[in-house]
Amino acid sequence: MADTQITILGMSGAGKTCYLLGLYYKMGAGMRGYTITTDEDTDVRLRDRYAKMCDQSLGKERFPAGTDNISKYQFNLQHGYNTIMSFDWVDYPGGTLDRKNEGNLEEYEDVKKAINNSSSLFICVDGSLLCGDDVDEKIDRVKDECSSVINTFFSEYFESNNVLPPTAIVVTKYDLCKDDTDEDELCDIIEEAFSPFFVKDHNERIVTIIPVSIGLNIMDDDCAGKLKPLNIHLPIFMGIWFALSKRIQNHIEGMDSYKKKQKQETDRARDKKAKEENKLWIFKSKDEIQRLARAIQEAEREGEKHTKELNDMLNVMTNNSDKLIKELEKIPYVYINGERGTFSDIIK
Ligand SMILES: Nc1nc2c(ncn2[C@@H]2O[C@H](COP(=O)(O)OP(=O)(O)OP(=O)(O)O)[C@@H](O)[C@H]2O)c(=O)[nH]1
Ligand SMILES: [Mg+2]
Repeated sequence: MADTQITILGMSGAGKTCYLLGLYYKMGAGMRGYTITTDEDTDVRLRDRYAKMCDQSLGKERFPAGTDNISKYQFNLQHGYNTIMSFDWVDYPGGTLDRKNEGNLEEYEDVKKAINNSSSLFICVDGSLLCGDDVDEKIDRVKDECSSVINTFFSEYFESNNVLPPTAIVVTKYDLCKDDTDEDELCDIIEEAFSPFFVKDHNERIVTIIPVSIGLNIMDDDCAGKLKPLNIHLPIFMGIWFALSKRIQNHIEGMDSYKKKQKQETDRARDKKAKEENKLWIFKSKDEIQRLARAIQEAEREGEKHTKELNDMLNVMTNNSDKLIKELEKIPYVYINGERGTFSDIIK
């Protein structure tokens, strides 16, 4: 099992598999020192699949067929070949989400489990729903085709975790609608279609809106455009950053309790030594005093060594987190408890 799980929720045809292949294509090659890696077999399979998507001569055939069963992947996000964090990802048929009774129940339960275990969730909104110029119609389409089904999963997540996960609303195929829906309108539509995410109350809600595309001109000339993913790494960086922050918090708590325990143990040994030293000379054992002195010294040395190791680990994690924040500052639409802000506001 990986360090964390990230799951994308999206209906059939919304672009989940293309997102995964685009992500691996872009991040497999590396970007500003970051790479995404996986095991050898998966690497070969994913490379074959994105090579087909790169083939500009295949027309519509270059795109993957609809997913017909669930596949699980484990990836590592690395910087300079050092792993920042590993994450599990599932790719599943979008139909699973709204066909729970007639479809494969086991598959549905598997996807639901992945969702409830995720540290961050992505909602995949098909950008083709945002084509045209009637805003109300676009809102209705997103509600009918996406929000209505996806809401159920968030309400179940909230029930089992008592918090809402950091959520990225990923607008796929943004190339198709960018001329009809500018960025302000995009935010208005998403805020209305996913209104529970933008409520201002005491529950923590962190939501971003990230338009992505696997290639701005990919559909031009009979789908002969170039595969050139746009923004595809940002949701993943966001998910990893939140999981890393949680890990840092747990690590600091672990360090505090280790220090406390360590102090208690050496205090106890010191008390024992003092007691031995205060005994009447006929009962006092020099050997025992020396043994206790050695034990105290050894415990202190061990404590310092382990504290240094823990500090080094903390520094590595904090460093990685600071680096990711620099990338995340590029996400323009961040909402903290319903208010527009930036990633730096989350840290505050
Ligand atoms: N123009 C454009 N089309 C895209 C983009 N991403 C995906 N598509 C198109 O959308 C189709 C469906 O994408 P998939 O990734 O297969 O959708 P899915 O969510 O995996 O669908 P299921 O497997 O059925 O759940 C693809 O065959 C492409 O034609 C994009 O960024 N831009
Ligand atoms: Mg698919």
